[in-house]
Amino acid sequence: MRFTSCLSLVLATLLACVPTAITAVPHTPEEKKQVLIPEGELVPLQVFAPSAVATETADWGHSVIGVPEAWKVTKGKGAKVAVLDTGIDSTHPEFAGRIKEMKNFTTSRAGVEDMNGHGSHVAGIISAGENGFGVVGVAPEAELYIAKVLGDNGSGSFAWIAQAIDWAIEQKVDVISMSLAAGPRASDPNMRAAIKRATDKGIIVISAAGNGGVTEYPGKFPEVICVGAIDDTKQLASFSGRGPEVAVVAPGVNVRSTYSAGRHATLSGTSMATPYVAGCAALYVSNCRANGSTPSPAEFRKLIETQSADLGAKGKDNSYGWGMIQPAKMLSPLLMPPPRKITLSKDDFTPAGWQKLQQAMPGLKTITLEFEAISSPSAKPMPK
Ligand SMILES: [Ca+2]
Ligand SMILES: [Ca+2]
Repeated sequence: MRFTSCLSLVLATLLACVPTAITAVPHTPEEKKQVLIPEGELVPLQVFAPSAVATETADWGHSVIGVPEAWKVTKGKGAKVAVLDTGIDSTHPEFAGRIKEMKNFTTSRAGVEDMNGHGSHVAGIISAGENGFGVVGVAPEAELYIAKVLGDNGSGSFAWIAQAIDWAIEQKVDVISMSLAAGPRASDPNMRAAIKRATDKGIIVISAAGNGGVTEYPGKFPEVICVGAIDDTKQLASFSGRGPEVAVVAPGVNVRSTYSAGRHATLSGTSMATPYVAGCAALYVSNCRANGSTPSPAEFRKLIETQSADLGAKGKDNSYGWGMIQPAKMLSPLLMPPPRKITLSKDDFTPAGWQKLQQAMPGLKTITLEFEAISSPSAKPMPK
C-alpha cells in the first residue's frame, strides 16, 4: 500500500530519465503519508568506477562557496552530523573511521546499507574523507550518524523520520541533514514536533527546498533551514523549490560525491545542496567548540542571514533566500562570541601577554581590571 504511488513515481522518473529538466509531479493524498527523495534524483547523471577516481578532486562547489578558506579554521573535527536518507555504503573507503552510529528505520531487508546510492552521495558531500582519492566533503573531519529513513526505492514514512530524529537527539548530534521532500502541503504534526524537540536541544536541522519548483515539507517548517540549489554560475537551478521559506542556496547541479558499491557519481538536486549546508554547519559547530562557545540553531540562522552572498533580487528573496552560503565568512573570529572565562597569570601583564589575549579574544581593544580587597585573619595591619 505504502509504496504503490511511489513505485509509479519511480518508474515515471526512470522512463523520463531527464535529471536536469524536472517537471512537477501532482501531489496525491497518499503522498501526505510519504517522504521521498526529491523528484528527479533517482538516476545519477554519471557514475565513476573506482579506477576513475585515483586523484582526489573536490567538487566545483568547494571553490565557489569558499570551502578552502574555511579549512584554514576547521575541517569539522568533533562535529556530529546525522544524515536521514537511504542509508550508507558502510564499507566505502571514503567513510573509513567516521561513521559513528547507524540505524535502519525502514523495512528494507538490506538494513542500513544503501542500495539506492542517494544516501551515500549526500553523506559524502558532508564528510567524504581527505585521503588522496575520489572526492572530499565540506567537513571531512566531522562524524557521521546514519539513519536510514528512506527505503531502497527512495520512499519513507513520516513516522520513520520522527523516530530517526528522536534517535539523533539521543545520540547528541549537532546537525540533522534531511535531503528529502514530502510535497508542499504535507505538514505532518508529528514530524514537526520531532523537529522542534531537536531544535529545542540546540540541534541545527537542515532540509531540502524540493525539486518541484515550490518549497516542500519538512523544509517549509520554520524550525528548519530550507536549502535551494544553484549551479556553477551561481544561477538558481530550474527545479529548485521557491518560496519565502528558502533560507539559503548551495551547490546542487552536477555535484560529484560518493555513491553506492564503492563508487562515485554526479547528481543534481536540492538534496545535494542540503548536505553542503550541513557540512558548513559542522564547520560552524566545530569552530564554536574550539572557541569555548555553544553553537545554536538561532545563531547559525543569523550567520546565514548576515554572511551569505546576496544573489538574484536585492536582499532576501523567494528564490535564493539570503543568498549563497559562505562558510569562511561564518567562521570569522570577529563573529565569534568570546570565551566565557579567561584566566590571567602575572606573565600576561606584558606585551606578549597582551598579544595572547588579543588572539584569544579577537577585537579586544581595552581591558579593565577590577580587584577585590580580600580580608584575611592572618593579615597584619599596615605599618603607620
Ligand atoms: Ca577522498
Ligand atoms: Ca537576493
